[in-house]
Amino acid sequence: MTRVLPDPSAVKEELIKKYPPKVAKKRGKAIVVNDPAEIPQVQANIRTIPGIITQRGCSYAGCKGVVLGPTRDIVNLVHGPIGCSFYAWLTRRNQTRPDGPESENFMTYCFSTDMQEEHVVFGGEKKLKQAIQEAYDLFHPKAIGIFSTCPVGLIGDDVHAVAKEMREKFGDCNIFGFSCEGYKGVSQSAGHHIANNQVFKHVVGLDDSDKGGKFKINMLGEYNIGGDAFEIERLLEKCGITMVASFSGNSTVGQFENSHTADLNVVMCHRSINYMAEMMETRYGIPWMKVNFIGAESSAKSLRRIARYFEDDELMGRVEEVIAEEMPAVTAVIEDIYPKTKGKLAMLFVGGSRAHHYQELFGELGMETLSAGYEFGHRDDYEGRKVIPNIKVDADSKNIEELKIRPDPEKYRPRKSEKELATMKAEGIDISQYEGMMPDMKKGSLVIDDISHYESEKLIELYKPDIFCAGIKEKYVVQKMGVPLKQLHSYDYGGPYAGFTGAINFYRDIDRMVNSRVWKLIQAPWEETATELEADYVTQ
Ligand code: CFM
Repeated sequence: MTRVLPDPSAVKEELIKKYPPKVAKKRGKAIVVNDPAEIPQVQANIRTIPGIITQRGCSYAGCKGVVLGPTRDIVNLVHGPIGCSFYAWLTRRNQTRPDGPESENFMTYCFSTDMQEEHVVFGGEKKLKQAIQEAYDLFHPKAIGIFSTCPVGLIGDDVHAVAKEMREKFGDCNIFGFSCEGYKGVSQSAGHHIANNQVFKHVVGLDDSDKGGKFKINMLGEYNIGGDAFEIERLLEKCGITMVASFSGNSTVGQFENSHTADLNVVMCHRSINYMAEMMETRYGIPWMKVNFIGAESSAKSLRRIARYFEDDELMGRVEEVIAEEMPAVTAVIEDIYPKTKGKLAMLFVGGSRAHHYQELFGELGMETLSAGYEFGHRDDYEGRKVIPNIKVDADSKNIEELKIRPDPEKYRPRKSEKELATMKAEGIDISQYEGMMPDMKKGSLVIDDISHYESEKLIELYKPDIFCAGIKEKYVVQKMGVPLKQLHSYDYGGPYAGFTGAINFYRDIDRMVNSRVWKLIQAPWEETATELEADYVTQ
């Protein structure tokens, strides 16, 4: 039986109807009815309207937590009050696998300057230097990253000068700072860009040694949540593809230093790392291509695309063998689960790439994505990179440094000729391209950027989806409404979900969630009381 779904345009009106006119107008531009044949423009990467409960995080989160967090041998020192560190301590479930018991792994530590009122008033640089000294004396790390929290920018501590001074003092420890104060930009997206810039400036290209391998790639924008990177590494190894560096799941600083020796950059999460891909292409001549290891079919497709890039018959053959070995287990589970999940409805509101990637996995289960959106994606993540020249650069984006990169006089080496790249493009192997989420979504699906708490509640009321995907802040409110919520940031307690083994894990977890009858028995506390809770505007 197919459910009759409400008209998406009417749903859109319903979502914004309660807002004051100016707010409704603004939110209206971020909520669009999709048409894959004629992609509509969506408003994205602009400030959240004050008073609206957003899902977004801050710039510091995007820089320290997201991009640099998964690198195990950099001491990540947070310059700021202790809370900024404590609440960023291992909550992302990014895993790592040190080479042995003696190998450095600082990820389990929480490093902070523990800024107090005294430092806010009189300056915190002295305290920062002491903390760097202490970390150096205790651990002798290869690198220390300093992350600025909001007060650092407000009082004007110069973390970059301190980094330079201490780097020169020690001589054997790479120290660099990040001006990733929480208020920079409009979301964690700004922090990604800041992280990319500084890693590129201070780390990439320092080690020219050839570590061997015939087909050398870097994996960009994969962060090893719930062990995803382990599964991808297993597949690449099985195919005979060498991963020089990962940015940054299960990575080391040594990998970053050597990453310019790879011959291809593959990009998983376009939003968080496309800057690195572009800068490496300009300086070193390494092309990049978008891949997706979420979903069995996409994983197979991604492996084939990598093999095609290297134009090697043996590699292409090996990739086909690996796919043929991995697929039967996947198909068996799909056959078992599909009849139970087919036709169920999903909604995904996550970050800047997963709301797109995970639609693949739901598709493999015969489930439809009714509505999806990013917290902090840009228009190119929705509509494709072709819109980049038309994106209006506002004051918030202007605050984030855009590095001017030129080809390296010695190390620039184009891996493919213009002609070779053009041939690949003609074959559908898009180089330097990302088509975005909207072309993959059905006509009439609702695309919503930076969805508010109120809008998600309304959406659930109107569509009654079988599963809602978001994060911990949304989880329990949604579940109290009788709809299971799958956390697509931390994977709840599960994972890996990448690659073939990951797909199987995902199918099973989703089957358990959408087919459990417990959700129908739930009555939210606010439904038990007769009086409806209504918030109102405070007017004086
Ligand atoms: Fe990229 Fe990410 Fe994501 Fe992201 Fe994130 Fe994350 Fe995410 Mo949470 S880098 S944009 S800033 S895929 S932490 S691993 S799950 S919001 S969709």
